[in-house]
Order: sequence, then C-alpha cells, then structure tokens
Amino acid sequence: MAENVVLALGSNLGDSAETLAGAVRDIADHPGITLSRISPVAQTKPVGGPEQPDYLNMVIEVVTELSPLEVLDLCQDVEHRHHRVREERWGARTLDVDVIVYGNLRHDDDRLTLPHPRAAERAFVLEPWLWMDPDAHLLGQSVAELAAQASDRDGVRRYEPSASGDTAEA
Ligand code: A4P
Ligand code: MG
Repeated sequence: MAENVVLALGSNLGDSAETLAGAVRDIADHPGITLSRISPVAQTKPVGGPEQPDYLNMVIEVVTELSPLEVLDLCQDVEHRHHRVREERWGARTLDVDVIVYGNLRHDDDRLTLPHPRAAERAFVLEPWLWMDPDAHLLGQSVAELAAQASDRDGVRRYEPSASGDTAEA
C-alpha cells in the first residue's frame, strides 16, 4: 500500500543550497518514489553539537510503496552520494536525510525509529513542514502547535539566497 512519507534534509557544509536541490532530485529519481510536496528552504541556527555554521533545512513529502527500511536505505544512499562525512554526532555535515514519519507507523529497531524521535521538538523540521503543509499532523498532534513550543523556533527563518552574508556556505 502506498504511504505518505515525510523526509527532512539538512546541510551546513559546502554549497548547501545546491546539495539540498541535488538530494531532492536524487530522491525523486528513484523509481519507487513519487514526490508530492517540497517545502521552502529554511536557514537555521544549529541545535546541539559543537560550534558550527548555520544549516539549511527543508522537508519533502513523498508517496511510496517502499518499506520503511527501504526508504532509510535510499536516504543513506543519497547522503553517501553527496559525500557525507560525519565525524561527530550532531556535528557539521554535507547532508543529513532523516525519515520523519512513514504514514502513521510507529517503528523501533536498531536502524530506524519512527516517527523520528526528535522531530516533534525541533523547529528546524517543524517550521518548513508547516510552510509546506499548514494542516500537518505528527501522530495526531498538530505540527503548528508543536512548532509553537519548539525551543529553537527563533533560530529558524526563510532562506534568502541573495542575503548570502551568513549562509551555510563553509
Ligand atoms: N536512525 C534511526 N531512526 C532514524 C530515522 N527516523 N531517520 C538511525 C534517519 N535515521 C534514523 O543517524 C544515526 C542513525 O540513526 C542512523 O544510522 C540510522 O540508522 P545519522 O544521520 O548517521 O547521525 P546524526 O544525524 O549525526 O545523528 P542523529 O542523532 O540522527 O542527529 P539528528 O537528530 O538528525 O540531529 N541543527 C539544525 N539547525 N539543523 C539540523 O539539520 N541536525 C542535527 C542532527 C543536529 N542539529 C541540527 C541539525
Ligand atoms: Mg540523521
């Protein structure tokens, strides 16, 4: 059965805007994926981890018959294609692709937790999701209400490529 799946993308090393655009193309090119919605790009203050540049974050919604683990495989494959190097948990990265929700599925094993365990408290995921889908819900909870409570909310704004002074360029 086809499911609606929300994926979150983040980057704060290299040409992040180009990396995000390329990653969305790569995901959409997979034969098992239909891209249904794309959020605007957000410029966000880093949450956790060491001192690091601002991120660009966005979310997309896809419709797919791939299994949850096949979707995770695709996300990790796309990360590798964009030369992701990760040295430190929550540290700077060229590309992070997370599975936020897979329909209403709850899932927890060594490789995959659904919904994403930290999505409900992160404005860098919730705000772009809301821009894309104002009626979005995460397991029955309104994403608008969750976003209003997220502690990193003030660090999230629309990315404007022209105002390039302090973007996520490394
Ligand atoms: N994994 C389990 N569940 C999932 C899921 N739903 N989606 C496992 C994706 N992966 C999932 O992830 C570590 C392991 O999580 C994977 O092997 C996978 O099997 P990772 O992407 O390799 O490591 P990570 O991203 O460094 O760690 P983590 O804990 O996933 O970090 P987060 O929570 O993704 O946070 N601040 C801003 N402003 N913007 C950001 O994008 N990102 C992070 C990373 C921190 N601060 C940020 C941002
Ligand atoms: Mg991740």
